[in-house]
Amino acid sequence: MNKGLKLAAAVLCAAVLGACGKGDGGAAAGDGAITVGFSQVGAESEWRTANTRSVKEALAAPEFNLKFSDAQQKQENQIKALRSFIAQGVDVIAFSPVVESGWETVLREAKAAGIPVVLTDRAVAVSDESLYATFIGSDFVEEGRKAARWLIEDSEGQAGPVRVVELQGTVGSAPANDRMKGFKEILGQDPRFTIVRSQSGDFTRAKGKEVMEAFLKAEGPGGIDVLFAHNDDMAIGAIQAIEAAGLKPGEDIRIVSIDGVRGAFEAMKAGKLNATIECNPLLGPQLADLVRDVHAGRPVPRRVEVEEGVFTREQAAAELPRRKY
Ligand code: GZL
Repeated sequence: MNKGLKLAAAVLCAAVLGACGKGDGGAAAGDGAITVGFSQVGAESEWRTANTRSVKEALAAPEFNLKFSDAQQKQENQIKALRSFIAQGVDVIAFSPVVESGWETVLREAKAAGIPVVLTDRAVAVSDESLYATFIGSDFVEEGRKAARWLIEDSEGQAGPVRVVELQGTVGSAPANDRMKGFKEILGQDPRFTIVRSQSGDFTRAKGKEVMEAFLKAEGPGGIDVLFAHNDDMAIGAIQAIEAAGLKPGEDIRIVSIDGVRGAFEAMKAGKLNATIECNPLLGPQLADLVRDVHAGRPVPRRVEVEEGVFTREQAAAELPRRKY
């Protein structure tokens, strides 16, 4: 790349990322370190905060030079960041795609530039699987199945009908699509259950509260038996709405959600949340291993999944001190 292009790339980088050069706490660029461009979804939830902390801690090691970008949950910001990483000639790109579609073009640009891509947390829907080297994250469909299995088990002896409302994650995102798919696959096997309303709360507490208020208004008191929330943050927001409506969360309306963040364990300990399905955000160390292998040209698995459990309010008090996020 000639001097003029290098200068242009540096200016572009500064404009898009606001802080180039040394990156986020890693070693200085050009010292043999692996330069990694990481585009994060945003800072929308407790889960994301823990995930960002894990990635930054793992890639702060001297062997890495991390360039980190927060997309504020906007795909256009992620695409800009990926293009900036390509212009800077980073060694590896890693990112958590905010939604599943719309990545073919920029991933082809990365491939043309010879920059391998590691997907973390969320997946992309592309026709050409060679556009990324590997994926590390959770099985979101299984997380949805686990939530439904817990609900069926917790409803043993109940005749029904059991009216369920669903707070979905970000529209078009892999976790929202797959958690809904898994939940419906299992719940659909039991005729007692009906999902009476579904709407996106965008994985945030504020939107979760707002949508739950609308559900309560539409269904009226006693019209909702269960809330399934695609993440704990929306469930915590919904708990505020349920209490404001004079109802007891965890009792009048049972709640099952996903992530297993500290806030969920505190809500379960208070009896306001019934169960959370763990979705492990602490992917940093495994991501660092994959980046090393991909950079060195060593073979890597196409998909690396993390182990996750199911936690109920009966276990919350004992488990809370052990939680790492
Ligand atoms: C799941 C992750 C989701 C979490 C939400 O791996 O992508 O995004 O469930 C987060 O809390 O916002």
